[in-house]
Amino acid sequence: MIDLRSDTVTRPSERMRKAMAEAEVGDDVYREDPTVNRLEERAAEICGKEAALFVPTGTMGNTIAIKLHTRHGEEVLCDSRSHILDWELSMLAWFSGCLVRAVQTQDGILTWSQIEPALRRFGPHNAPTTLISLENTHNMGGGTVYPQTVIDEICSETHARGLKVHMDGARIFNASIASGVPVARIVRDIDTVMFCLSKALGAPVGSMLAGSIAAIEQARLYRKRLGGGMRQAGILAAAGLIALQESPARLALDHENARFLASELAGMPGISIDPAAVQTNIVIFNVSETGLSTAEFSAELKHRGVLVNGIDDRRMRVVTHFDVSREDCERALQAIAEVCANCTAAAAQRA
Ligand code: TLP
Repeated sequence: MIDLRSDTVTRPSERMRKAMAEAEVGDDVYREDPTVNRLEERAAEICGKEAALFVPTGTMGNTIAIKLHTRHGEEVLCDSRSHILDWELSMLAWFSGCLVRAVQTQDGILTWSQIEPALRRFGPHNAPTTLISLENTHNMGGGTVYPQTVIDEICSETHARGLKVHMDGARIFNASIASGVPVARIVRDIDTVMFCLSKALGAPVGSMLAGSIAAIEQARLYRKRLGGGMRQAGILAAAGLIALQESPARLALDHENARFLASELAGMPGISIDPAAVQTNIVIFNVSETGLSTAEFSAELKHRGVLVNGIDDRRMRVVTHFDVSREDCERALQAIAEVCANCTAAAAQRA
């Protein structure tokens, strides 16, 4: 099976497995796990922040960050297709008691001129906006990258109003490799950033939340409340350290493979895609003109050994990652071409 459903599906490398087996561990709730401590120090350093916290998932990292920056009954502003809004089971409402103020964008990238008119100020009828959340890269926007000038403007305007900015940087290393901007510079003015070890970086489990010492001390308590005090988590952190050391340099390959897939898909009957829109490891394309629903398209591909998910009833998402080679991409394209050709033949027969 060639699994293009997500970069969450990667399996740990031999080096990761070895490091996990040999990891020095202790009880992390007592902060006595040396491997977790090293990972947290390294993540803080990479992000240029005072401190970082190892959390089991990206969802938990985002949940804690939103809780840190808000109080019940406030609003969090984000793009209308954000992961925190669409894919985290309304955790933001459940745990933090907030509403989302969703702003529609072309490709997931918010600008200050879109944010400013949507901000709500406290008043007799309005709950205030207290947090802006930026997703970088933007998953459902197609792996799009925030331009640095846009982030900088959002941060300075937001902070001037006493509000906070969180970055859901699940794939921030993809953003960094694509833009050539170091992670620490991307998040220089961001209050908290979450990034995932378990996505494009290829570790089996874990995400990091980075920010000020005060924020991360508080975050540690929320993590415990959420059941995320993981004890001898050095076993997992060991793989995370390898991921931070080795994986960023490999991401350019995933981006090349994604561009290759997009340019080949663009020539297939029934598929619509703008290959120029592909910036990182995510490719979104529309299959509605094949006459198949995305569920049917997925099923046809599965028969042919390729796993791809739909993100709605018209569009599919392909994600490249460590466990997908150029040959795998070629085989996946063959399978997609076959499905498209069958649809064209069936349509010709009907006509
Ligand atoms: N994304 C997953 C699915 O949940 C959609 C995927 O396959 O892409 N932020 C962003 C931008 C994400 O893409 C994800 C996971 C998360 C947060 C949550 O991370 P986890 O799955 O570790 O909770």
